Amino acid sequence: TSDRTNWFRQDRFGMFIHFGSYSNWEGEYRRPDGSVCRNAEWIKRECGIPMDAYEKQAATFNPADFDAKAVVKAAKDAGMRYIVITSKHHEGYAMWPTKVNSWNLRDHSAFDKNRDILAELKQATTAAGIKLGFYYSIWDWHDPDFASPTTFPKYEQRMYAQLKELVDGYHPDLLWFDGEWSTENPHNPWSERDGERLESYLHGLSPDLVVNNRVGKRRVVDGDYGTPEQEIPAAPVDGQLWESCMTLNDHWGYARYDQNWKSSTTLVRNLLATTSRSGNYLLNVGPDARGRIPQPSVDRLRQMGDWLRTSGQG
Ligand code: JFZ
Repeated sequence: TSDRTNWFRQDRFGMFIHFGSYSNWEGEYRRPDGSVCRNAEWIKRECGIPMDAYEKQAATFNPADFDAKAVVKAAKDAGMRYIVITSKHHEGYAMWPTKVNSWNLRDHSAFDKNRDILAELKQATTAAGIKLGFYYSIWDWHDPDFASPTTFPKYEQRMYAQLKELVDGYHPDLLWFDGEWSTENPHNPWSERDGERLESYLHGLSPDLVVNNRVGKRRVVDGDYGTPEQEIPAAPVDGQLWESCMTLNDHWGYARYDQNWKSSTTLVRNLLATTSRSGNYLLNVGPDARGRIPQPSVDRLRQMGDWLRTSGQG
């Protein structure tokens, strides 16, 4: 319904957060032969890290400096009104204490077992009066049942169970799907019916959930809004809500060597170009291994907010 998307239509500007066990690599993998391979949230695949080495690294992940209040403050300072964080990226690692498996931030990390960063973010966003959404990858590199047609239904059941945990446990305002385009998916391509079924399941759990179109085949009828990536479409589909996501530098996840920050002038220009065409702008930050948003990101978000406030649009 259009009621469901009222806040989304009005809020316009959000923070994307790419944060996972990949963040613990900080963008670099040193191979056994000494050569270095660079990537961010795709580091496992792109650098060919064996699963045992990847799991070993995740076991040392300790984002003790993650500070939900500071994250929300950085978002609010920028003029952002919602946050979308990766609850599970393609690596399959859950950033909440899921009961579905032990590949998660509580059971497979060096992080405080009493903390739950999604719960902390929920509390901080609610207190600040802004919305919270979760990115969830349909594609899963860790679950052995994902890539085989005979076992895929078992994976799908676990995916449904995890999504129920997220919706019932954290009451997100939005779900941001991705990975439906995986060429490894035995439902290749992820079918229109797979998407419809998932979408109606979610709305059965919570009718107010806003869902992006990557839940299905990115048709206009899939989900509540379209998701062009790193671009501002010249001619968006008439009447369809859309949201353009972009990075502050050249990576989604943290990469310590990437200092190619966009200027706040460019960022404000992108925000205005998007919102003037009735789109939403979802601007990404990648916290480091300790869970801190890089200072150059915080600075730019602050400058955007300063511009918005001084020009009376804040
Ligand atoms: C996906 C992820 O693979 C990536 O790591 C990041 O999370 C990004 C926001 O989403 O990347 C995509 C998704 C869709 C397209 C390209 C990259 N696409 O439609 O061309």
